[in-house]
Amino acid sequence: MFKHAIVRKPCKAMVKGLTAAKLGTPDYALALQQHQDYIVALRECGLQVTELAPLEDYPDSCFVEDVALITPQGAILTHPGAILTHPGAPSRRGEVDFIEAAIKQFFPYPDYIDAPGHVEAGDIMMVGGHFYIGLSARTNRQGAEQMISILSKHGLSGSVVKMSDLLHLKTGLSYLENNNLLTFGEMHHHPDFSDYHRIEISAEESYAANSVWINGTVLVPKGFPLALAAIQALGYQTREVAMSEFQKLDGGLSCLSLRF
Ligand code: CIR
Repeated sequence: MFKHAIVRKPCKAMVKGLTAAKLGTPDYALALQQHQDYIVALRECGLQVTELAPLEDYPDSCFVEDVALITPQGAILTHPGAILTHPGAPSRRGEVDFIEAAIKQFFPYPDYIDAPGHVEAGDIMMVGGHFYIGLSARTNRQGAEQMISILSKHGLSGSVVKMSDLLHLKTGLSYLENNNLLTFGEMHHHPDFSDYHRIEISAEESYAANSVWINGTVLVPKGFPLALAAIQALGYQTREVAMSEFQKLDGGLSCLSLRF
């Protein structure tokens, strides 16, 4: 069960965020509205939400998932732990300093990823006590190895996933618990995930491959009816969240929060 979420309000400069999407410039007012509804959805799933102030110097800072990884109670842990990352995108590295205090309120002694290691936690998918770490343009092998050694120290485990096309691992994968895995593109037949029940999300609805399981409910981006029906057919309660303005920045549902 997740109890808390940390989010960061989008800043006005978000309209200049990193993107390869070619869907146009985000509408800031609509983004704020969508962000507020996202928070409502998290609360509906039973989470207590900590909302951090916008950071104008960091256009992508609302995508808090990338700058920290929060682990569950592990085999030898008495509390969940946190690892502050070192993003591969140079414009995002400074975001870490600004989330550190919020993380330390919950986890006073976080671990850190250091250069030359790079990690953005959008590349990390948690399945119980195991963490799959995608090697992307944002997460390199040194970063992944540092992460695996930190996880091992806490009685958890990690493995490296080779990938070629996706921005982040979770752009193309979402674990919905109960062995169910949403997949897109190169992840449909990726050998590392052959033991899972894979639900293939089509190219037309690829954005919905980033959906989020929270305490039995799956948050699904609004406007992807086939993906929604496929998730509902698995027996999950679902909650749609309009995400158009974040999609323009390549940001998915999972990226907008840290959940623990
Ligand atoms: C970026 O390119 O870094 C942001 N515009 C989007 C980050 C999305 N985060 C994620 O997939 N975890």
